[in-house]
Amino acid sequence: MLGKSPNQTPEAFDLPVKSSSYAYGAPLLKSANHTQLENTPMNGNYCDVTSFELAENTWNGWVKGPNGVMLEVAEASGNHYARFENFTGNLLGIIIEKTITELTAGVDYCISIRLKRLGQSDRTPTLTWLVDGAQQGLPLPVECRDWHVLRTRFKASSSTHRVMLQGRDSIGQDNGADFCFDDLRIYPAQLEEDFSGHQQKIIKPGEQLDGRCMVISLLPDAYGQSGIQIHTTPVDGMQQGEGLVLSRNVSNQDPPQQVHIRLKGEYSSVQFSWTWIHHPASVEFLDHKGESLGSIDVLPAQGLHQRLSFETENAEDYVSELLITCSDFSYLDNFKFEAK
Ligand SMILES: [Ca+2]
Ligand SMILES: [Ca+2]
Repeated sequence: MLGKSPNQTPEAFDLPVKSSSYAYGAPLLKSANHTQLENTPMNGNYCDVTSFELAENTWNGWVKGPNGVMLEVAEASGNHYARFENFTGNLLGIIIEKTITELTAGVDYCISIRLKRLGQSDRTPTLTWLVDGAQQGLPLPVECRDWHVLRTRFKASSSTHRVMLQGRDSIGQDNGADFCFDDLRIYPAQLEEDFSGHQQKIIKPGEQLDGRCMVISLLPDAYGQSGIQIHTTPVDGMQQGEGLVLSRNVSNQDPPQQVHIRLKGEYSSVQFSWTWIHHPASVEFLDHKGESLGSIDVLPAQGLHQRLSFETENAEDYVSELLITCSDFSYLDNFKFEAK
């Protein structure tokens, strides 16, 4: 029934609030890579993310190769990452590898790694991704000494593939082409999430929800409740079944609620539906450094239910986080992501 506010639907599920199992570390914005993203369970939209934050599963199934035996986990400003201990010698082989078993044949997957160059060698660390021994894309030189992301992609031909990261030294005379890395991601290049059959869970400030392809968080100083629940009044083509609830059960929340959404993949195009909009709201799109790529103001005058679409202006920019600001009991649903 269009025009009916979720504020008027007390039959919306009232779920028990559970504490998150996550260690809640540094604030998410500007340090969004510091919290572990767990892996998506098998659902056809498998995302595999390794951020070295979970003490009990630091390597997330990645195995050190012959050229990675000196790898260790280091920490800086609350963030954990992988680096070579006392790096000497050269990069000449497999650094890390992992067998992925939950892929979907025919689906294009992105592989990305966040990294930075170290040391003073004039040799350039150059990385190549191998899938079942076959090189994927061009070799990737690690030129920049600031954290950045290098990407490639492959098409799965079965559910299981062996993924390997190979290192080489390029031109130069001396030893050592050192680098460190973090946030290994393998995720579908195109992904749709309507939360169908998704675990329902409500979160309070300081808690987060590990979704299939996103982690939804309320910072400790946020207001109200968010989470995933069913709204009993579907909006044709925009919202049905389980959805991401904002400012749960509160209309005109003051001050507004801020919901942080961290994507398990990184995308150049993001679309979603926002339903039951009665008060001005906004969404900001952020890159892996937590820096803004743009924002959309969402105004009630433009419709009670709206379909929002965002594309990065520059081909090298990818959205990895969304910051939602809203003051109304409303829903997000039918997300569509694409890495171009
Ligand atoms: Ca990390
Ligand atoms: Ca839904």
